[in-house]
Amino acid sequence: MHFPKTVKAKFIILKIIFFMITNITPTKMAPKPNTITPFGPTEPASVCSFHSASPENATEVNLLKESIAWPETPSVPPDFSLTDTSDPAHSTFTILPRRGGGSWHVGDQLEVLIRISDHRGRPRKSGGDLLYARLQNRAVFAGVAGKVLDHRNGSYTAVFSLLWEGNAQVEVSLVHPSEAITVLAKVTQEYPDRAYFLSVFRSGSVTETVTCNVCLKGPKEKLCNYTDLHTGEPWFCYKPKKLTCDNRITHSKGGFSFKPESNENQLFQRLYLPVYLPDGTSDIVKTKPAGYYYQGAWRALDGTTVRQFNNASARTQCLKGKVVHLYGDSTVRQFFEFLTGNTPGRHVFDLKSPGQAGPYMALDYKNNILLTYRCHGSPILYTPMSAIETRHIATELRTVAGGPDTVIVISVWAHFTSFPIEVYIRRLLNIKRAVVQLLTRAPDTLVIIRTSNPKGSVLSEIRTSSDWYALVNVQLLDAWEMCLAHHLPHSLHPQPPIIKNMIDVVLSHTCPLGGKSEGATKQ
Ligand SMILES: *[C@@H]1O[C@H](CO)[C@@H](O)[C@H](O)[C@H]1NC(C)=O
Ligand SMILES: *[C@@H]1O[C@H](CO)[C@@H](O)[C@H](O)[C@H]1NC(C)=O
Ligand SMILES: *[C@@H]1O[C@H](CO)[C@@H](O)[C@H](O)[C@H]1NC(C)=O
Ligand SMILES: CC(=O)N[C@H]1CO[C@H](CO)[C@@H](O)[C@@H]1O
Repeated sequence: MHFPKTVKAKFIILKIIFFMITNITPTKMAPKPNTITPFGPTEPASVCSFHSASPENATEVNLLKESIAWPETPSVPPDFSLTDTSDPAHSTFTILPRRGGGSWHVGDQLEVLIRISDHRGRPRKSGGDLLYARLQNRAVFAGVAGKVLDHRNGSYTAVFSLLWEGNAQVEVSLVHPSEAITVLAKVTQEYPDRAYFLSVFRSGSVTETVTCNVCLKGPKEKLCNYTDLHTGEPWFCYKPKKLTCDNRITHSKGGFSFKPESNENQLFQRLYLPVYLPDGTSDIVKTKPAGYYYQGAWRALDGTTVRQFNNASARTQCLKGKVVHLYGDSTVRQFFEFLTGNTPGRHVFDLKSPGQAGPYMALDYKNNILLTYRCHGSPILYTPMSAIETRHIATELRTVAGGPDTVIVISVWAHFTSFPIEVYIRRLLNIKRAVVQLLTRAPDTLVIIRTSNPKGSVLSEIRTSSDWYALVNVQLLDAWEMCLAHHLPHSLHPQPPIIKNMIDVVLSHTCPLGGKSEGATKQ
């Protein structure tokens, strides 16, 4: 898709700043089960670490960490005052004149200078605020995400690609003031285990419940070590008193054992880690969005023609003869739900799986379609599930033969946001390795990685600020931009119109125009 630079576009740009600061509900201190063996201060601190990466992978881990490094943010002393922090009501932005003068054309880059001030209207002198920016035209259901560059002096530049003719409206939102980022970083540093998990152990009539996590404090003798032998992904539970490590039956979320400092609460709308935006040093920056909405439909800018699969029979035609494996968190489970809902002939096979966790399976005998969903391995914050179903995606991929009729969609992010970034990077490295192996033995396999979406996580910028997946022949489904560019509110679970667009992208890769399986439109 290309846009001739000479096309005349009339842009009337409105200035709007909108706010997303609302009060948070602080996470309550949840009671931990009393069966945990407490550890005294004399005992060795820990035999494991949340931050460890194997030495041979340290370089890759460090590169990824550098690529998402966040500018320095102000310290937050106990007596800090909210009035000194960034305030959207006192902040402004200005649309900069077109480089070279003249009127705006489709294909131009639009730059917006943002000045952030505090609650008393004093300009801020440092950067690190978390800002989102997008261009919208509600009349034609158009939208595109902008890129925000931090000048580290209280001013920011948002850069947008102008991709449609007509009006566009700039929207900038302050998601977190920089002090909130300081607190978030401190919280993750000090409470890497604030999300905790439970396992029920059972043998005969004896039942015990213990706490489990990626890493636990305590000496080796007091832990059950469930570290995955194949991937090296760590997992530990406290050893039950009467039972053995082999008696583990279930896995479930425990909760969050963390009480924020009450005066720090006011800084947040929610306790999610921010997305790290690349820092802006170069003068002329270009934004290369993954795509944009026009008339409510996503148009990819990577050369993929996104087709519209507007009804169940069009989607079924595309999926005829295919095996589709969906792996990951609930944001990819939404795809399973979308593809099985209101679809005649698609039967969800009752595997007696627990509500959220799955695994799920759906069959369409007539059209020879198999759809599966399986959650990723621990840490996974779901309702109780069988411990043996907490299998790693990397391990599962080893059981997939692959081939031209196999479609794999992977989404891993939401359950990692409370952990140090190393935990997430290690998981991605393991999955990447397994994907490379799969594509080596079956290069025709279609592998699609669904990125995180705003509701905020660290994780999305890993794909944009590094060419991390570029070495692997996978397709990226840029859920981040697909949500940011859409006018619907951000949500952990994007709403149906956004899911429909995501499914259109998945099916457009599955059944490309001119490909073998054309879907309903050519039947
Ligand atoms: C846990 O098991 C893994 C794999 O067997 C091993 O490499 C690791 O050292 C063990 N960790 C502890 C703390 O026992
Ligand atoms: C902030 O930094 C940018 C980029 O270096 C510069 O253009 C701008 O004038 C600075 N603004 C202030 C208020 O110092
Ligand atoms: C479904 O969509 C296809 C392609 O857009 C169209 O040709 C077909 O008539 C539609 N079928 C129904 C039942 O609406
Ligand atoms: C322990 C571990 O994950 N090691 C991996 C580090 O990365 C190399 C290749 O990049 C792999 O071959 C190792 O298995």
